[in-house]
Amino acid sequence: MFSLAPFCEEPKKKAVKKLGFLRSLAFAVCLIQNLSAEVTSLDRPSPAWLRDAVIYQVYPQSFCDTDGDGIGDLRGVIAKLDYIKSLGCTAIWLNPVFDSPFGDAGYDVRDYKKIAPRYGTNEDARRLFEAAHQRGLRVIFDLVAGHTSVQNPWFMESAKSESNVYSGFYLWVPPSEPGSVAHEGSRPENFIKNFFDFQPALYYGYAKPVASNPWERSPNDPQSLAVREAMRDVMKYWLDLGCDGFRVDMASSLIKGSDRDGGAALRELWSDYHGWLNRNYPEAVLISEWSNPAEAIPAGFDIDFLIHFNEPPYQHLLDPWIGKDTDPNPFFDRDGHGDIREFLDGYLKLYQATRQLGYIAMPTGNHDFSRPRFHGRDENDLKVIYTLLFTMPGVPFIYYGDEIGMRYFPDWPKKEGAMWRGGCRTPMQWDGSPGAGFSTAPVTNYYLPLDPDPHRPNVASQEGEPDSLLNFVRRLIALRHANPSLDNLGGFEPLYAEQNKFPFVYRRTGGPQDFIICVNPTGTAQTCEVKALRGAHPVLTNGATREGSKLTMPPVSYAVFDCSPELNLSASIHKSP
Ligand SMILES: [Ca+2]
Repeated sequence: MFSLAPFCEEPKKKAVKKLGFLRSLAFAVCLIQNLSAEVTSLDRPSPAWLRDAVIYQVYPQSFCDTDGDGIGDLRGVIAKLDYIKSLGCTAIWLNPVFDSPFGDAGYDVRDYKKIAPRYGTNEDARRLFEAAHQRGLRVIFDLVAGHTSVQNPWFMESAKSESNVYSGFYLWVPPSEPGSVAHEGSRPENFIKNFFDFQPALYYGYAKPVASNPWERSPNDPQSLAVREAMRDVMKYWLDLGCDGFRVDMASSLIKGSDRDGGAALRELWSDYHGWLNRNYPEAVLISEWSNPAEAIPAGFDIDFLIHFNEPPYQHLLDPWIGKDTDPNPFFDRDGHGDIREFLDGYLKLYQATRQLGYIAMPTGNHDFSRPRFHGRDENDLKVIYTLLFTMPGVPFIYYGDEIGMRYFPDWPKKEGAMWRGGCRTPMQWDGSPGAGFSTAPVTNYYLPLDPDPHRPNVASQEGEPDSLLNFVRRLIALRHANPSLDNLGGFEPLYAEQNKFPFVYRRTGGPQDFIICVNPTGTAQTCEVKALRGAHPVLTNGATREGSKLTMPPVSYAVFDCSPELNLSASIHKSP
């Protein structure tokens, strides 16, 4: 699911522009102070495994089909666990796999405790947990906590005029209320939806209920608490079967009228769940789709995605539409109109506010917006992008197929409510065969059409190429795992980040070796002076050089330097052509 706009909508751009211009450079410079110190431990309980976590997102219907129906399934995920492990990933997150009419690709849940038959059975889920754990991998499910399908039995009972245990599970209002939705039940009121008309919002309560609106009730009302407990029961069911935590869809939507109390009731709700998890399932992770870490992480989430809506830093890195009018283009753009400060100033504020409590995640992509392989970018551009994404603090996420450079298609079939999103949900490209190894079904029966390019990237061919994008991603993740400075809590310090200038250079600190990372996404050579580079040695680069403290970077280039005083060169030197 998603909250506001994709990487391509007008209202968001205006908000982004306003925020960008209001940001103060001086303020950001102040924030940089003290950020280079690593965080040795978080200020509250958090799963220890997150410190070194790298998470792979599986879009289940498009990943691997084992029974020939053209739709991926849980047995397909099990079959590919060794591949996911080979990337250096430590966990997987699956988009919803619950029983659903699939009006919104599974974000319309009919039964929270049943695996959708097209994906398999609950026993297949148990086998997936077990097979993953045998390999040291964790499995995170997608908790669609804010709404259900109109076909969910909770809703069908709630829509009856006779009072029953589910009567208060949804937000029922007079039919005259703007935006309310009619239904087929006997109840005379309308319901409030979260997105599509078939997605009624679960009713966890209103912040500061207004007496003149009799349908508004407190989050502490027994009916609100009954919904809270029902969702806790869903979590408990899957955790007891072996699940390792949840990514929560539209996590900020649960309390209605949340702006009235500054988010206090929403924080109370998620802090309640987080505390319960810590006491009963201390290794379970809670991840939010919120895109405002400064709100989500203090509220109780271990990780918040910084993505395509709300807070804009991530959009300034990758969003190919961000600069079409008056704003700069994204930083990762060959034409060099991007501005790293548009990313960095916002990022530093969020990082400073949350680094003692949890983790920011900036994924390679996801199921709601364009993949990085778009906007004319090729594998060389992606190597520069990934050099940054896999060496920043926080938890890295790989969206399936981004590790081989799968493409985004803006005009793809709008399958199951996909809208613009079908083009980032195409079948995984496992090999060079006509069906790309995704399924034995005729390609015309695939969930969505394959990338039609006969030379589309695939796993099998990249496995055998030492300098393929796939092996580059493995190398970056291995470097991250091997060095505490590069892990998810290591220190972060910008060294060269000038407005409208390139490259971007920063240092990671906190382990035995410091690292300096340099990225030049532009189509022209760039140079800069970085004192800290003096004496540093390149660990990973496609041509950047250093003389004294002068860095010279060819077009579209990356470099990771080891700047520790004592250096063991034997283990880690690699230069790509
Ligand atoms: Ca299948």
